[in-house]
Amino acid sequence: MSEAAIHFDRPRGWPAAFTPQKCPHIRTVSEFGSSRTIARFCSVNAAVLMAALLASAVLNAATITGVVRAQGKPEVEHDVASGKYDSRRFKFVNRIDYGKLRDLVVYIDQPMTNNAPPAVPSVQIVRQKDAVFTPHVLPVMVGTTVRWPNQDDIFHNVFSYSAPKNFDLDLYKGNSCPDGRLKEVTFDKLGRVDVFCSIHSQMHCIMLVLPCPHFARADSAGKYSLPNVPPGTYMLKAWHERLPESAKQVQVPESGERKIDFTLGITGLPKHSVT
Ligand SMILES: [Cu+2]
Repeated sequence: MSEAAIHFDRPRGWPAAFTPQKCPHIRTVSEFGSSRTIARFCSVNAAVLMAALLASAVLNAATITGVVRAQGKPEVEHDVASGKYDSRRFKFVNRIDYGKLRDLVVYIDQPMTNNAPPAVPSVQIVRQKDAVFTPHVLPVMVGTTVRWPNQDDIFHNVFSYSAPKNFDLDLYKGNSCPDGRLKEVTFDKLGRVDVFCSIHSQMHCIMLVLPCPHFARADSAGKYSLPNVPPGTYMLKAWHERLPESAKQVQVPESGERKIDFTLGITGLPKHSVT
């Protein structure tokens, strides 16, 4: 039997010194008299290779970071400056403060198959307390199950008629049905799912069901960070529930940081004119 050559593809970023072909501890099939193609490593090399793999996993990833802001149309400020909002008629009209919008989300809009993804919980909680859903916006990876405990001593009814997931958990208090089944929903299709309570008009929350675990909520200053993104070219998107999404193609290097900022606003929509 001739010696079989064993071929390994060295992962990108894997130091050449750890390439198995160069390792003197590899044995080929003829040396072990086996009919199968095998490679054997001594325990030292196994440990070294494991360390190299771990190092490569860390090396072959970068962080996408930046700031995401929301911005209104500037013409409105003229109405404010001219005092129109001081009148009794408009005094109590709430205007959006774009600088204070919360629940801005940045995410990679494609499945990831080229590296170990960051761990994300497969079960998440949206609680109902004081007739409010918390959190108001929950980005989740597709396949995530969300539980909906009612922590009030009044009934709530969680339902959605959104296309990616329509459901009705019916009226309940506590966490589960009378037969013990948990009040939970698994989100198995991508997209935005608006969730309401059939009794209380202000109760509304949104599940943003995403294709991969690389997503982040911006902090109060608008900063976001997506760590451990493997190198590649991705479509990166910024999202807010009441603004058009913004998308940018981003090339992620093998290490370091890639800085991408977004400004969301009423832009990019088709102009509509009345004829
Ligand atoms: Cu309710």
